[in-house]
Amino acid sequence: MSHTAVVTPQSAHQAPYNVAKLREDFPILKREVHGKPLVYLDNAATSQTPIEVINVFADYYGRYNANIHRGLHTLADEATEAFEGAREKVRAFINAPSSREVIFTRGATEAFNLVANSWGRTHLSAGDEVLISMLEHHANIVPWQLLAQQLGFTIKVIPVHADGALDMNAYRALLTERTRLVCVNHVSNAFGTINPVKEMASLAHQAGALIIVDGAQAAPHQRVDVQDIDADFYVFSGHKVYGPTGVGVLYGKQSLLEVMPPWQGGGEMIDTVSFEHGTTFAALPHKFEAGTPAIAEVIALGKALDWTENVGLDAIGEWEQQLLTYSTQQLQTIDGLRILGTAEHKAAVVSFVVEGAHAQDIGLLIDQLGVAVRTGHHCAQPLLHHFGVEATCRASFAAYNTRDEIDIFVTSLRRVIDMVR
Ligand code: C6P
Repeated sequence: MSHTAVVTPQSAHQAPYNVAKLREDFPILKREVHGKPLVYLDNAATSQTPIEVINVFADYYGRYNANIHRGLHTLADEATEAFEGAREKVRAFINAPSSREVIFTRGATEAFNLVANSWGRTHLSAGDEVLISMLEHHANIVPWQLLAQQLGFTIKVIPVHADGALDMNAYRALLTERTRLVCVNHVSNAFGTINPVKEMASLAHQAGALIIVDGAQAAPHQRVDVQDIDADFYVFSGHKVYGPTGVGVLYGKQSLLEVMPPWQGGGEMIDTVSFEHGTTFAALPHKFEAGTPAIAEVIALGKALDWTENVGLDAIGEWEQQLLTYSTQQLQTIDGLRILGTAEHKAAVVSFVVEGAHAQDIGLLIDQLGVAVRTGHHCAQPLLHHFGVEATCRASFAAYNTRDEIDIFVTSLRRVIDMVR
């Protein structure tokens, strides 16, 4: 087989954690921005992509581009095999019992919309309650609000403590026989709080409710076991876990998915279609995958999960915790800087505001020094409003970040603050 235009990956990762070696997998990390070496600290928005994942696209389109599940020819077979192989990799990555429970979507956002429009529309009505944590990303708020407007159920908010940890006593008190669903992220994108989702799932189930866990910020940083958590639904995006944009995952328990109606109709998701007798639907997971999916993206996501497993999620998690501790210590030395989100259990996200310096200005100026951080509300406006701010600066770390980069970031931040104050 020919691998034209495919660059050989440098992917030997051995213990101890070899961050210099690992960085070689990411061509983008070699680039400069405004004449300065790129320091990429916006990983919660999207992580960078290893060369072996980038190569999937050249390989797929150069060698076996074909529509899946429908053709009998060799290319269609190869594409189908690679696509379904990626599904199996996702299954293993989150320890789902069956690959039938792994639905490919366009991203985390689409996965929430799928559950809201399929499960939500058929299981929620006036008098019911849906609990949504204050830490949620808009993607796990707005689909439920849209549905509540139509169906008349009530949304209640699980509050947070001052450190950004969820108030578990309040959560227990909010759970009643009216609660049908709990919406919570595994890790908060805005503050980095790691939520006790296993305990929350158990409490939800005791109350007779389901739980949907937003794993968009957890899947890249820690081992996820949907069976251990006992999540009813678990969601994540490919582009935050070293994969491409345009693909995400919905895991759902088979017993739930089986009885949920399709939410989009079209090819791929049917068994038979007739004007006289109507339509019958395909078995899981295809019932929820109408139309031609993002085939190359799904295969590339499988490769990204290979890369992540090869480095090791435990090793990545430990490394990122070191970066979190170091960056927190360094940032705390800056006058007038306040970190939002200081919960005991945190992933490698540091959100902060600086007295006398607007977050937006910091973001723009620090970019001139080659440092990419995110500024704004991080699609978590209710959380930021609760803490009395409209915007923060957020540095978020990935497997390839280094202490040297944190030094550059903190030095650059000091310069920028001096400029704007
Ligand atoms: N957060 C961030 O900078 P999509 O856009 O569908 O891939 O992911 C949405 C999403 C859902 N949940 C959480 C916890 C998220 O962090 C995100 C995306 C990005 O924080 C973009 S706002």
